Order: sequence, then structure tokens, then C-alpha cells
Amino acid sequence: MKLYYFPGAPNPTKVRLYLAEKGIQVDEVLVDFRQKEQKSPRHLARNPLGKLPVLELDDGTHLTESLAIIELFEELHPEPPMIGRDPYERARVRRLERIADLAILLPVGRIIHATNSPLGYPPIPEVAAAERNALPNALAVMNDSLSDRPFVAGDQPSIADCTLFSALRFAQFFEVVIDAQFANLHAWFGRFKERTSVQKITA
Ligand SMILES: N[C@@H](CCC(=O)N[C@@H](CS)C(=O)NCC(=O)O)C(=O)O
Repeated sequence: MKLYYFPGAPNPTKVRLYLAEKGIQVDEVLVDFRQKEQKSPRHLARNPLGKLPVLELDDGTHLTESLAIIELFEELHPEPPMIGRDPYERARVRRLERIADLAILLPVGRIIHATNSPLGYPPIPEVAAAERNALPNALAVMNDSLSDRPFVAGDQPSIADCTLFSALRFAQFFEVVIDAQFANLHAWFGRFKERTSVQKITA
């Protein structure tokens, strides 16, 4: 299998982090956003939406959508579980992962692309303002989750940590400030940053 990625992009990062946490090796192929390679005919044949990540399977077919890719690997390699051990735990992990993705990663991306887009999108101040306004509610949910546990969904890392870390790393890189009131979140980010998985994907 081959994973097409770009190093700074948060959706490929969440998959790479997951794979590193699980100790799963796949070949990686860089698609260079700086050269707009994600919109080249070659890449559009892999993903008509012109986005990353894309997983190329051994039969040559392609799978897109970061969560679908992660769920495939989780079914192929169930141990150690990163989406919970029973239906209730899985539901709780998926809830937090969806909040991290839809209410943090996506808005952070919109703020960045509406203010200082690395892909060259034009500034849209009203979009940035609306997203900045909504973001603290979701950050508060994560901050509360982290009040009594070392990882977002419990005692062990889960896919919710991978998504949240990718979102906050993207925010940090493009100077989207996460308010200091979210102390549990800042402490978790500092701890997670030291993990071997993070060192591995940033090497
Ligand atoms: N829902 C998709 C989102 C994919 C996505 O938006 N990827 C971004 C990178 S984080 C991308 O490829 N952007 C390039 C572009 O829009 O040109 C997923 O989870 O994989």
C-alpha cells in the first residue's frame, strides 16, 4: 500500500500519526502542494476531488477520506485498539474524533485559508471571524474531556488524539491562537508532542 501525503497538511497528518501510533508501515509518496500537484491529472486520477490523503491499495485502486483510511487500517490491525474496545467505548471515541475534526480541524483550516492561505486562497475576513467565534465551544469540550484523563478519550491514545493533534499543530504553525484558558488542552498538546509517533512523522 502507498499513502499519498503532504507534510504540513492536517488530514494526511492525522493518518500518518495514527499509523505511527499503531506501528504500521506503509510506503509514503509526497504530493507537493507548492507545485499544485494535488490538482494534476495524475493525482486527479487518484482522487477526483484533488485532495490528500489518498491510500493506494495493493490492487492499484484508491481510497480517499482520512477517516475511511484509518477505519480500514483499524479493521486490518485491531491491536492495540485506537477506536475503543466495545461498542460504547467506540461510540465515545468516535464522538470526540468527530468533534475534533468537524468543530476544530475544519474551522482552524477555514480560519487559516481565510486569512493567510498556504494554498493562495483569497482572504475572507467574515469567514475567519465567524469561525473564530465558534471555535471556543469545541475547544472547551476537549478541554473538559482532558480534565480527568491523559488522552482525549481515556487512558490510551485513540483516533481522537490523532485528529486533535493534527488540528492544533496546524493552528500553531499558522499562528491561530488557542486561548490559554484551555489549560488541559495546552498541557495535553505539550505531552503528545513528545511522543515517538510525532517525532517519527516530523523527522
Ligand atoms: N474530508 C477529507 C478532507 C481532505 C482535505 O481537505 N485535504 C486537504 C489537506 S488537509 C487538501 O488536500 N487540500 C488541497 C486542496 O484543497 O487543494 C479527508 O478527511 O481526507
